[in-house]
Amino acid sequence: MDIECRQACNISITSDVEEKTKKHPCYSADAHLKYARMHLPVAPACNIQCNYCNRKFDCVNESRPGVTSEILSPEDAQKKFVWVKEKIDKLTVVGIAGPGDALANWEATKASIQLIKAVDKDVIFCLSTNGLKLPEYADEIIALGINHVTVTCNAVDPEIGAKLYRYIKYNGQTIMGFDAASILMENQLKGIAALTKRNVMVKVNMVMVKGINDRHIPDVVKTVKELGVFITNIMPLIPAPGSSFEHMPQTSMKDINDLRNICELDIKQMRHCKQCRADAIGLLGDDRSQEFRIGKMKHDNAGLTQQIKSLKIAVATKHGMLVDLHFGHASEFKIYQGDGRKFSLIETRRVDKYCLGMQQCQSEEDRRDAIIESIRDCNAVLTMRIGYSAKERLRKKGICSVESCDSVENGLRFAAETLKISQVV
Ligand code: CLF
Ligand code: SF4
Repeated sequence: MDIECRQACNISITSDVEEKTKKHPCYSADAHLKYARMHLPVAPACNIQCNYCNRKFDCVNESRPGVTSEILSPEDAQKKFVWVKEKIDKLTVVGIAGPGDALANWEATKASIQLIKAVDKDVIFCLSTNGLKLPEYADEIIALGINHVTVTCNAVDPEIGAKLYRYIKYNGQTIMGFDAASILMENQLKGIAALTKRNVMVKVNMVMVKGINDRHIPDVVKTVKELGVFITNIMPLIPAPGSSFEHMPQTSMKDINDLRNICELDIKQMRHCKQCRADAIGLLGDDRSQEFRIGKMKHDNAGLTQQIKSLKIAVATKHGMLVDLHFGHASEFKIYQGDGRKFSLIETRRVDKYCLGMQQCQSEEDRRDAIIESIRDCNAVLTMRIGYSAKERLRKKGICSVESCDSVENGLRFAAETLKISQVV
């Protein structure tokens, strides 16, 4: 948003905050290849239920559905910050993005920020929230010196919102349907206005759900533009297993980009979002969170990665981008080899080669055995889901099974980490 527009909207952003924004990897496309951010997973609870969210996963308003991040106390968050800051150059931003809602866990969020401010006065703080509690905490957010806040607003029409949210928990009550959506939206818009008027750069995230809010998103964009929002980030629905929308199709990036092109006529669009984990660390495109698990902090085992000479991991993936197949549905596996941090694709293995002919390989059990046979030289198999019995059979063959709904790259690191923790390698 340019200066004239800001004046018209009564927006007040100081040059100091504009300078900080240039070093914020999410708010500035130019910054994302250069500056790193670190998320502190100090906020496990949530006060609403989005229909696309399963609370076993990180908050989907900010993240791709993936295994829930480990939770830190504010004290551990401070220690982890100091540890990571020593190892990562150009760490400019500390964000709180779940795994639940930053404001539904306000005491832990606030304490973590205060503790980090005590050891680093220059770091930029960033919050992500569903906005239900924004009017209540806007003053405290501003008093803490937080200049970057993301609010997820999927709708501004409660009829549409009621299709996206199952309930909200508000003032000790559980409220459902239209009433819930009305309160949530009113608070989101009120909260955004309170922030943009007082030196906070607000980004609005939207999850595009085809058939529900896709045609409505341009109205959301126009509404938040009027409130002085800096940038909007339209994200695809990636259905989380176990959520109400688990069977809805994933929104394609073509649909997302078409909508971004329309909305760009109104407001700047974020196009480099990685829908990162609630404990993501590093450059947006190079998540290093697995290197910095809290359990490893005391004895910083950087050398451990080097001890792992070679891991072979079989991945159930449709196109090599996401871990998006159930173990039993995979007709082939991509086999990756690497040292725990960097992996290369070495081959694609078809499962049917391991069936003992159509006659003998027809039952579910035969097929499962064929799959296991096809990956018996691997240390681990990485799938979106796997049944108990297949897991057990793999375990008996010394193959670790790891579930993830993340990118292949992040999933491989997570699998390597799981292998280390299980002392398999
Ligand atoms: Fe984190 Fe979010 Fe702050 Fe960035 S992430 S709290 S604004 S520091 Fe960035 Fe990650 Fe996309 Fe979020 S790439 S998911 S937009
Ligand atoms: Fe899940 Fe985030 Fe929605 Fe809460 S706000 S229900 S954590 S997606």
